[in-house]
Amino acid sequence: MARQGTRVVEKKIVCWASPGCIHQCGLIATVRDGRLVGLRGNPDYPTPNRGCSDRMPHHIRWLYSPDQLLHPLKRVGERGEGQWQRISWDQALDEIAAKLAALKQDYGPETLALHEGTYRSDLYPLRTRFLNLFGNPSNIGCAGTICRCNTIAMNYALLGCANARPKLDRLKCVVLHGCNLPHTAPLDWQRLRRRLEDGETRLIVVDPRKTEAGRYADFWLQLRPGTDAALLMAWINVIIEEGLYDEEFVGEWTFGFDQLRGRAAEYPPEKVANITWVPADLIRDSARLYAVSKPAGFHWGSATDMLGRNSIRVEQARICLRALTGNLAIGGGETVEGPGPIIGGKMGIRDSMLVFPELVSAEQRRKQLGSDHFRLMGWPGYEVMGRYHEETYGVPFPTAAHNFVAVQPLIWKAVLEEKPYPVRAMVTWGSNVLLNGGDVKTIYRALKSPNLELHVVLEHFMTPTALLADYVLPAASKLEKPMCATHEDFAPNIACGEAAVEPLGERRSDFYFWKGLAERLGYGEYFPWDTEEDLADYRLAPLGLTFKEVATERYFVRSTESWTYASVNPRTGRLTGFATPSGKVELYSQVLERLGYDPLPHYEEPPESPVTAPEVAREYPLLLITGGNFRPMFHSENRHFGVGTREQYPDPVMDVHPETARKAGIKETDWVYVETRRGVIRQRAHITEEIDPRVVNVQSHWWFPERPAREPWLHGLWESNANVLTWATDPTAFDPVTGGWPLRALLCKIYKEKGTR
Ligand SMILES: Nc1nc2c(c(=O)[nH]1)N[C@H]1C(S)=C(S)[C@@H](COP(=O)(O)OP(=O)(O)OC[C@H]3O[C@@H](n4cnc5c(=O)[nH]c(N)nc54)[C@H](O)[C@@H]3O)O[C@H]1N2
Ligand SMILES: Nc1nc2c(c(=O)[nH]1)N[C@H]1C(S)=C(S)[C@@H](COP(=O)(O)OP(=O)(O)OC[C@H]3O[C@@H](n4cnc5c(=O)[nH]c(N)nc54)[C@H](O)[C@@H]3O)O[C@H]1N2
Ligand SMILES: [Mo]
Repeated sequence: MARQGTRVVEKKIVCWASPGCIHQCGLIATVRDGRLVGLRGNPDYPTPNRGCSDRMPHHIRWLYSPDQLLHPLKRVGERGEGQWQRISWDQALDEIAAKLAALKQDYGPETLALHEGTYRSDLYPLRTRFLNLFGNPSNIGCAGTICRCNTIAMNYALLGCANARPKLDRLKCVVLHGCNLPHTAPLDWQRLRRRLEDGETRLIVVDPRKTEAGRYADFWLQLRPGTDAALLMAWINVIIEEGLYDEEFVGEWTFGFDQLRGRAAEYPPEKVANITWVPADLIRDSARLYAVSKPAGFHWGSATDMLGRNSIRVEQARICLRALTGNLAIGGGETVEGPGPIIGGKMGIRDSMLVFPELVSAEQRRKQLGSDHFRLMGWPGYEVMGRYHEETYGVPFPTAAHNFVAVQPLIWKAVLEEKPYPVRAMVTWGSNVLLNGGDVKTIYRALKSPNLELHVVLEHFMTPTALLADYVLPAASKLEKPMCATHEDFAPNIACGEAAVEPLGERRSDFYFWKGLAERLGYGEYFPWDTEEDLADYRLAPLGLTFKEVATERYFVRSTESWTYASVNPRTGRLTGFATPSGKVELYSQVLERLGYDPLPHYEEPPESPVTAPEVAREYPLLLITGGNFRPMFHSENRHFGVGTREQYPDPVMDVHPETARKAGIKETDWVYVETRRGVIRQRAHITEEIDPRVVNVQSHWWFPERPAREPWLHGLWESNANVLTWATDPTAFDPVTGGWPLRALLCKIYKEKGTR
């Protein structure tokens, strides 16, 4: 029974990332006297969060961690000295706006760059609205270039939409391609495992490590890291040569089949076996299983997005496979949807309808860092693709999302070398970039450089990145703010959730940062919403709905009218088709051709491999893969003791095969040094047969909040951070289409720490 005077309320929230998971499930938060005391799955929500109740207590401990930032801080000592002065929000915003105005005056609006993490906010349209008004060419650096959004950009090019979605509940064959589903998308894994146990679906796993899913696989293709495009080209070869493709869909709805057939002929399985380490008969048999299982589909994984040079061709080959096998056809394994939500012929306000790309002049557009060489994910791509999107769907092409960004490592270069022009101001929000960005030493130099005159970090915790800021502003978390999103415009629906509690201390939603800056710089009239709920009401008004209604009763607004390539487009009266130059799925991509790239998928050797860099391989003979996200950690979050996650997993862990470990004198749990040409870190050994003897895997995103909050420790930035090892300084190693830098398939060596045990 409630104590006298106690007030208990329940809020309907969306569980979002902090701590520990990519799914966005519906939860009910119990709040007593303003304090979050309980969380449980919301049974009425489309994904009601079944089966991860183990994580709920972490959320509450995370929120009330004594390490949460509560007040705006201004640096008083040198960057990295850890000396701060508490200031008010007004003072912070006034000073930041004044400095930005002065830097814009001296160096032009392009002198500002942003850093953002993987989908960490529903407010990206507001920041792009701000950047458009400021005249900035969208100099946004983010993980999307090496995670998902590069594949999405390729889908816009070939399919004219964000992506095809696998129908896990119907598939007869699932391909987990560079994807560790049990850890990274556990709800999908629960559904898939049930179907595997019931014999309802077959499974192909393409991964240098076996992983838990690998144990259920009909085929585990243990390939050489970074050779995925070659493997898939051989699948295309087999499927075409053996006539296993869907003639009807290919004939009616694809463009460039003959050219693709010609290209695939260059990839017979025997040749590809030499490249990939996967035997030719396994390549053939797995290709057949994928092609004859109706329907079949891939589950997206991040591994092949972060291979550098040859990365995006993997997704191009996957899209070709989906189309060849008719899995994109209606009733196929992966569905293609146009934008939404549409109800009664009216559409909700998508992110792309909240921004003003037309305000950015042709001259400014050319300044977006990297878009001269890496053309798909910036203005050149927009200028080629945007028109098909608008003609087909009547909606602006997404320019507020992470499919539309600068090339992050070129931002560091612009700070350090002032080339092609100086970047003097930076806002980092939702990103601990010293942990997630490639090649930390370069990032560190840029963040310490006097060339960088202003660095603002919006954060929940004092991270290593925040330690190098001039202003650290305390951001309200997903538990302290409402949400309303079309998920970067990648989904055809709008999702809403309430805030569980009022922001702690002086924390504010990032909404008030962008609005506050806009007001101070003279764009206040374009930010007329007083609160995020007001903005959400505005987005839902065309559908006759309000935020309150959607957040507490409907959760998710879906289209009532379905929209596929084969339906009549209400705007034109013709078949909708695909939003591409030919109106079909482009096996031969005219978008890539117009951007100056090879229109067909192909394989290139990774930039640092035994083949491309044999002299490096002599000293660094092992192949390094990094990543290994695992529950309940989420990227660099949850590393603080007290949340309960670190207690479970106190140390970083690397995987090594018994044979390789024996040669190096390494035993289970030993601290092991892992070294590349760029640096050295240490993690504890896990010895396992489930990794190839020629490959080692290290976990990414490790830092140690318990280490001192100043130089030289910077909260343990250098000890075990995988990105000390990765390579992001040389644009020739990047993917030429997207600018993605290599975080996997690099060369390394390992040795045992001296003097331990
Ligand atoms: N070597 C290597 N590097 C990798 C990877 C790899 O596999 N190997 N993986 C890459 C991938 S796939 C990704 S997606 C990235 C992940 O990169 P990110 O998603 O950027 O992850 P974090 O480094 O944890 O940084 C996110 C920060 O945002 C803060 N935050 C969370 N929500 C909010 C919010 O609403 N507002 C504000 N202001 N702050 C917020 C958190 O406290 C945290 O410090 O890392 C990439 N880096
Ligand atoms: N708990 C938890 N869940 C998460 C996240 C998290 O941090 N924590 N992060 C979210 C985000 S942003 C992302 S991007 C996803 C990542 O989700 P996943 O893509 O599933 O994650 P990873 O574990 O980084 O990589 C998947 C697999 O790729 C394999 N691999 C490495 N190199 C190669 C290669 O060259 N080719 C192939 N075919 N496989 C290779 C690895 O062995 C690994 O098993 O997870 C999301 N979900
Ligand atoms: Mo990611």
